[in-house]
Amino acid sequence: MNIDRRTLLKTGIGLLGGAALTACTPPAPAFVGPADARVRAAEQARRPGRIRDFRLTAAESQVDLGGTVVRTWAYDGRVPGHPMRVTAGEVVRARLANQLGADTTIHWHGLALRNDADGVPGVTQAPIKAATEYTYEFTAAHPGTYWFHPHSGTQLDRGLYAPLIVEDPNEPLGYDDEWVVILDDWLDGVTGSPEDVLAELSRGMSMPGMDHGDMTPGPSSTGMGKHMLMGAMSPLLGGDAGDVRYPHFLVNGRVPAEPETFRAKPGARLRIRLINAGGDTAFRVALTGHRLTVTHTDGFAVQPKDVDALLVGMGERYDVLVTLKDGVFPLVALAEGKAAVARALVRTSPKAAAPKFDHRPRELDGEVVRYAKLQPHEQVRLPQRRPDRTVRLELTGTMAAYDWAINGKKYDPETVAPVRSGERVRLSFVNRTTMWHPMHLHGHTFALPSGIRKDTVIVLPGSTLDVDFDADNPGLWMIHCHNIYHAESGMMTLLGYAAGSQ
Ligand SMILES: [Cu+2]
Repeated sequence: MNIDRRTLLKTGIGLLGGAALTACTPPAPAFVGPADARVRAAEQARRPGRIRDFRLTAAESQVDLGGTVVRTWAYDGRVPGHPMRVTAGEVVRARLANQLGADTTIHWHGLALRNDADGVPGVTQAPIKAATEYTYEFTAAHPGTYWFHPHSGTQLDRGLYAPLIVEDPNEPLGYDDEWVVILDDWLDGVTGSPEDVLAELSRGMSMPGMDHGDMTPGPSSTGMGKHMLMGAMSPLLGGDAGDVRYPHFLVNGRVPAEPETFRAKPGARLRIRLINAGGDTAFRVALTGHRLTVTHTDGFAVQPKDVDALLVGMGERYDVLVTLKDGVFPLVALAEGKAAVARALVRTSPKAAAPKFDHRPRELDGEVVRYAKLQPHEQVRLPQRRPDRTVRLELTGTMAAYDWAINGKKYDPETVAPVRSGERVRLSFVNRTTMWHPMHLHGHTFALPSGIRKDTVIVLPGSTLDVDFDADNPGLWMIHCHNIYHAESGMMTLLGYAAGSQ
């Protein structure tokens, strides 16, 4: 996720800023770049409404995770950052002051927004330099549960994340209250930094040919460092669950021993918006003593479906409804394959005693939501159409070499898969690795074979998954694994609207 001058030139973004770049005359761009008139036209078609102003400061901060005090990077000194809330159709105007001492950007995860606000340095904008400010402005066209985070290096695995909730002015669901639950895996300022982790993982494994998963967990005498996790196995994820050892797992920035408590009356109907902001951890989530009614996947409505638990990969979101019983109920997020939990509490009785912090609700071992078992709400179902084009994306690489890539090629901003405006495009994810990958497409919400709409999807090891979308948002868009260490080691590529489109 780093700047590349060639892409800046190729897409004409050099004209937006950067003195060294504006001196050059860019060649005729092959793709619709972020500064293209077609990007502005697509934004106008969203009929931008009222402007809502936000200010954020990204800075190194001291943050209390519930008795564990860490120095980390955060928005406005909080983890998570203040939730942003707007109504669909409104314009988000967010001014970011960068006091990090490093370049940064903000990516607005899941939104079909104007390409020049997508926050990918070197692709949709120049990086925001230290001690400067930058203003994002975009229409939030679709209601739903979204979030934002940097798209620079491994900054996502510090404390730089927050929810972005786009409310529906004609909300069809009935509920008494809502609760945003954001999950995270945490090591920054405790066992090291995300940069340390990436450096260690990038060295690969010291015993060539050793397969991930054959060893018992724990640092060993083979030269492995303290961050690499071996033997994290999950049947739900098809094997190897993750690469990184985290000392803490958080719900809303709190460790399980000092959880956030959500208070309500018995019988209250609660909407929970679940977001996984983790770097390398899928969470299996359940509310003790309750079944959950799934209503949305990645912000888009599904036909209501009751389940015991949800598996949430990095970058994924689910909305659920639940009618609360009388008592105190841990909401538990099991770090899948990692034998540790994050949690919060739902309390509808002031007196009831909370179960111990390592309590594991039996719902976790019940029916877990499956993509194939969900049906889209009719209003979000894509019309039947044969794809005009298939973009084949082989997911490649191994833990031993730590060479995660797409089509065998580490991220190269010169490699852009072309699409044309108006096409129905199929992305065919072919997972050639022995690990699962949560694959994320920027700027669009695709349809799975079951028809449900998502922007981030778990692709299990050894499997193929086809997802379809309509090419209706011109620009240059990333497709990448939302495991931040896989993405940074190279499992990212670009999709571009051909400049000859329309
Ligand atoms: Cu991955």
